[in-house]
Amino acid sequence: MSCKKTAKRACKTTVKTKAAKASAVKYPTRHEELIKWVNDFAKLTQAKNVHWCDGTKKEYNAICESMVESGAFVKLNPKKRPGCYLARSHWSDVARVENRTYISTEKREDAGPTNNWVAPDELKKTMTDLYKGCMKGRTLYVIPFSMGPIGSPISKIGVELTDSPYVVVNMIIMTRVGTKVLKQLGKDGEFIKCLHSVGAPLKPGQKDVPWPCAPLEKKYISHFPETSEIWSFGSGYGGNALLGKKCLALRIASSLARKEGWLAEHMLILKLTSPENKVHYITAAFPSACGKTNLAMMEPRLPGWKVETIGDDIAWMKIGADGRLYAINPESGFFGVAPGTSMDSNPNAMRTITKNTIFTNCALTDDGDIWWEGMGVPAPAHAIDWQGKDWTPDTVDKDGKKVKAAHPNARFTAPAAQCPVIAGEWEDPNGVPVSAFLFGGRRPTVIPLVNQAKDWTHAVFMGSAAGSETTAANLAEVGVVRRDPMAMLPFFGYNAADYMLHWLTMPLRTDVNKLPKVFFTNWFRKDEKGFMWNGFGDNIRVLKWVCERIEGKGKAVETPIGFLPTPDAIDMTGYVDPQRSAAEMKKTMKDLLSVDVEGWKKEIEAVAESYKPFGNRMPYALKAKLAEIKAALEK
Ligand code: O2Y
Ligand code: MN
Repeated sequence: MSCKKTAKRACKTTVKTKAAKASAVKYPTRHEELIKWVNDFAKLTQAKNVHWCDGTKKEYNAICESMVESGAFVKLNPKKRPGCYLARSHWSDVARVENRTYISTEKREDAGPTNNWVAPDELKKTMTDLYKGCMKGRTLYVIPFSMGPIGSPISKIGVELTDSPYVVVNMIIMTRVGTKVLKQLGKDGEFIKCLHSVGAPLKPGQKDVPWPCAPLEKKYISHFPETSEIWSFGSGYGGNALLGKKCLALRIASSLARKEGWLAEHMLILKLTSPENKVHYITAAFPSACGKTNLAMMEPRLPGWKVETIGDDIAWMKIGADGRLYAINPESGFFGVAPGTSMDSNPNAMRTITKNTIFTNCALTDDGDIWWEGMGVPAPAHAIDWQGKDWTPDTVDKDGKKVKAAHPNARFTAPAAQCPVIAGEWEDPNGVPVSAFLFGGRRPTVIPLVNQAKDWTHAVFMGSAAGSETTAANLAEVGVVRRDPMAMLPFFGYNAADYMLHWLTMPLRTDVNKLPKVFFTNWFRKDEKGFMWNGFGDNIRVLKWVCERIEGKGKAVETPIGFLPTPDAIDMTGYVDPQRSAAEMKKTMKDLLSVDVEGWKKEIEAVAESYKPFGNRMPYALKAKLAEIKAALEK
């Protein structure tokens, strides 16, 4: 997209690249290392202009409007969705690309067996060649951003250089961007260098396409944890391009967290208030697309209980002066999956996205609104689908299969501040003290509804064993458990075995009794009638038991796999499953809360198998815990 119009409206900080060489050019910072880095990249990429983002509403609006003019955005009906836009990506650029994502460390073993690896020199050479001239005809945007509230002792500053205006406006929602960040950085502050290009230079006079990107074989999402750098090329989508999110806040941050003694986790953060006004902060790590956003914004189905949101995807946690673990949400927005989000599954997300939201790959209705499968409202008689084609509920592909109007990974990008249940303290620079960690996954068999770890090593073991059964949407073999330790498999910034060791060392940093209590949850057990547990707002019943356990109450039985609630320990007042009578539900609860010994023996074997690629690097303590549980199951 040309920045001509943007430049006229709001780009006071846009400079012609040649002019940028002149000493008269004014920069919005006196940080010489930053200025040199920007100018060097502008020269390498041959960007037409350089625009330093100030993060103002005026700038955001001007870029959005210029994208409407270029055809990259559709403005939605302001009466239905004020301040909202729809983007449609290229059909090939619709999700994170794990097979093009690299952790580039000097030694291959430091990246570990779960990450793609190329040595830094080789990868940087390949990518420097790709970056040469890649921004011809485009504007290079400089995005100074803070992950976490500006000035928080837990926050980190990054600067993303990108030629994608889509990335700029999404980053403005998802992070704290602009002049205030440069001010915090001062003239010699540390920042994480993030390079990004869509990899589609424009020839003179060439008309741009709505979603420029490079073919898959040229896409690279590269991380250099030893120098804290991110280099991304060829994709404009989500986690590949909004570099503050998965690349910085998980992959690079997990590596920094190990060096600095804290935790960077793929976890939601929620505030739970009981009818007695007792507050607990709980974080939860579930694999992607297991309902983290839904849990973070849940409407509890038990009277008097309240859930408020601190974050829906990532938690950064440091030990505070009192020895407890304090969490911040490093983000300031939600990049949520749209399909399946409805007034039933997540009413607070639906309320959050009524305005000032960017939708990507959703369907456009004839009255200028958006729609997706599982929105909970009837399908429109006609719409424009995510590929820009006419769509009706009867549209089928060449094989006669129904065509979806929205892409299954269609997204909304919305400011967290708009969430009606955002907690008052969500931006507290000191973070919130965490009482409990939940791990979980999509496990139709064996794994109980909830299970409490017996000790810290057991807690880390539970995290290491997390995973989800694949569904048709995963494109993999259906019904196979994909291990996703700590829900971090795609996001480890270093060897996952070393990550387990880092977790195991947390009790060396503080009193273990001050660390959060740890639980494994599973909302997805199935029997012949379907799901055995309602999930959604009924998950409050499990959270209530978690609170009781934190407070040293809550009835439980010790089993080989952990502390399980007694069958009557979960408050089922008012619980309704239309498929099951109260008596049937009692039996279902018994099944949900008992140990399937034969199933667990197989589970233990499968976890042992998942440790094998790590060899001796996998901590002995976890192998010993595995052996201990196995022996207890044999008794
Ligand atoms: O497909 C993408 O690029 C988005 S991935 C994502 C976005 C928001 C929250 N979580 C995730 C994830 O994959 O865990
Ligand atoms: Mn996520």
